Order: sequence, then C-alpha cells, then structure tokens
Amino acid sequence: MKITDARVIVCSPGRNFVTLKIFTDQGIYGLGDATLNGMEKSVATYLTEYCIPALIGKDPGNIEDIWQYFYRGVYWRRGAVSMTAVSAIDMALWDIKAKLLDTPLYNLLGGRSRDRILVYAHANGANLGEAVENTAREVEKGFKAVRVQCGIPGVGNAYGVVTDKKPYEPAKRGLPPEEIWDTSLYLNYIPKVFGKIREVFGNDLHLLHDVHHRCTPIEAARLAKELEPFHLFWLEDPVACELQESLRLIRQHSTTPVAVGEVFNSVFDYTTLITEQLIDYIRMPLSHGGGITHLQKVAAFASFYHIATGFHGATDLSPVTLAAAIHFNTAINNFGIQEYMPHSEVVGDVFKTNYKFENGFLTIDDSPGIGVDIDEKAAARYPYITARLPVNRKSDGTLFNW
Ligand code: EZ4
Ligand code: CO
Repeated sequence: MKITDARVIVCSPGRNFVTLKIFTDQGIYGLGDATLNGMEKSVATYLTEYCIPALIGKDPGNIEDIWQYFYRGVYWRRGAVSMTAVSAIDMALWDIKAKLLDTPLYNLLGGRSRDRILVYAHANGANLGEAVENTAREVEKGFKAVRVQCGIPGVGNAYGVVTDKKPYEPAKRGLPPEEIWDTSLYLNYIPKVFGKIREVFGNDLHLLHDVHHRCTPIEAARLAKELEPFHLFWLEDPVACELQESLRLIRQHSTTPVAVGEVFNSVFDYTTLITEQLIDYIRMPLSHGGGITHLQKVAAFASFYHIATGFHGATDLSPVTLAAAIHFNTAINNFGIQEYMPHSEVVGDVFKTNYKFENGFLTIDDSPGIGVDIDEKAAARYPYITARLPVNRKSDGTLFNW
C-alpha cells in the first residue's frame, strides 16, 4: 500500500480548522486534525511544503516508522507547530489502517475498556449569579461534571468568561485583543464561587476549574488549599509550568487534584510531573501531543504512576480530534475524563461526525476508522479568517500569561 497524495484543507465554519487528508492507492483516505489555534497557517505551510512531499510513496501502514521520520528525522524536534503536523499525519495514518481493516479505531488500540466516556461541560458566568444559572443549565442537559469559570469583581477579563451571553469561543477575529487581569482579586474571590456552587448543587456534581496558567507556584498552593473543602475533580493549569519542579509546592500544601498540559507537545514536558506524581491528569491532546502513537506511550507511562487522562477538548480542536479521543479513551485503562465543549451547529456543515452525547457521557459508533468525514465542498464555502487568542496584561500594564 502506498500514499499517493495528501492535502491540507483550511476552513472556517464559525472558527478555523486545519485538516490533513492523506490518500492511498487502495482508494482509502485518512483524516488528521492539524489545527493550532491562532497559528493555523504555520502548520498548514509546514505540512504542505515540507511533510507532504516526503510522505508520498511511503507505506501508510508503517505508522511508527513514519512517526519517527517526522520526529527524529527532523533535526529541529518538538515545538507546537511541528508536533501538530506530526499529530495530524499520525491520526490520518491510524484512520487509514482502521478503515483498511474495516474496524473502528478503538479496536486497534486494545479494544473496549469501557462503554461510555465521562465528559465535562463548561459553565461560564460574567458574575456568580450567572455562573450558578449556567451550571444549572449544564446539569439539566445531563452533565455529571462541569467546569465553572466566573467573572471577578474589579477584574476586566477573567479567563473563559463572556459578557455577551454567547457560548465562549477561544480566539477572536483580527489581531490579538488585550485583556486586563488581577491575580489578587481572583484569589480572594474564587473560593466564594466554589462555596456557592457546592451549596447549590451538593457534593456529587464533579466540579472543575481552569486557572489558565495565572498563578505563581505559591499563589497556586494557596488556591489549591483554599479550594480543598469543595473537593474539585481538578484544578487545571494552576501555574505556567515551563518549570515542572514548581508543581511540588502545590502538592506540599493540598489534596486538590491537578490537571496540566493542554499546551504541551511531548512526553518531555511531563517527565518530572509524572515520575514525581505532581499531577493527576494529563491534558495534552492527540492533535498537539504527537498523535495516537505518542499519546499511547505517554498515557501508558502515566498509568504506572496512577495518573489518568483528561484530554483538552475545546472548540479549537476539530471533530476529528474529538472522535479520535473518544476511541482512545474507550481503549485505555487509565482514562479519567474528556473535555467536551460542543462545536457550534455550523461546524456540522463541514464535519460529519459519529459520536453522541447522552446523559453525561459520549459514545462513538462502530463505523470504520475514526469515523469522521469532511465535506470539502462545504469547507470551501467557509474560507479562513484571521483570528487570534488574547494577550494578557496586569492592571499596571505588565505583560502576563493569558
Ligand atoms: O484556552 O483551547 O481548558 N481549556 C482551555 C482552552 C484554551 C484554548 C486555547 O486555544 O484552556 O479554552
Ligand atoms: Co485549559
């Protein structure tokens, strides 16, 4: 079997997506998600100019060798752009192999370890009242786990909160908007938010919260400690952890579980975090973390340290990644939870999906491969629109982590 061609489809049904489609001489093609929010065209160019010419003629069945070719074989290893490209190639090759064998992807990853995938929803409120209302709405839809983000009095822009009552979408059209942030006001307020949410919803609803890299290690330790009575499912990205050792401080002070790594792209971002058991969930998604081939290794490594998966699943990851993640989560033993932020309806014009939400869980059907298809004619009706993530500043103007 040979790869005969591949192309990159860039489209914007409501938001930008980059999709790699690999064709073979058996008439089977595979899809991979190559979307890197706000940097879409860099991955598209890397794939088109550098990867695709080297892919043509290779046997798509040799997934491990092709992975190594685009990782080891490229002198400049790692980095978000190149790892997103490797991930998309890898995902498409697994899609091809499963389609060739006429079996759903999870079957090639070890078969079924569970029947359904626990997911968490998003509830964002401009203020506490709205956060309570929106949490109630997600609970009514059947969600058993909800990530709660809330506006902070006196803070211009809390992460993940919108003021126009529309669903939160990462990235805005045009140049990066600038936001204003104040950690001390946030730290004073957020325990009240979770106190109230627990009071209203009781103990059994799983609650999650994303700090989005905005605390120093000692601030994060204080936050994790003060949130401890509310028994979060997890506290996400409490610090910007280029320095993995900094997570030790949180562990020394609290039993709040920690989830890290939506911006990571290889196992080497995780080694200290995993071997010292400084985290509880790995967030690195299939589309940025080296695809199925690399995440299988990272998830297995994490499993020996009692760490589970909790893959990133915001709307800037395409339905191809979500479906692939459901297969992956179905197969592995150390699955924890999956983020599920449903795509807007217009995304369905382009991507035909095979998963279904019911009563707090996602399931996937048994169509061969990943099971998602792209309608290229529809994709052409939604051309790329520049959109960027915000830049964040402290109230005195200092540039900060977004
Ligand atoms: O900010 O996906 O947990 N989810 C998140 C996301 C990220 C966006 C960045 O593109 O932190 O909303
Ligand atoms: Co996050």
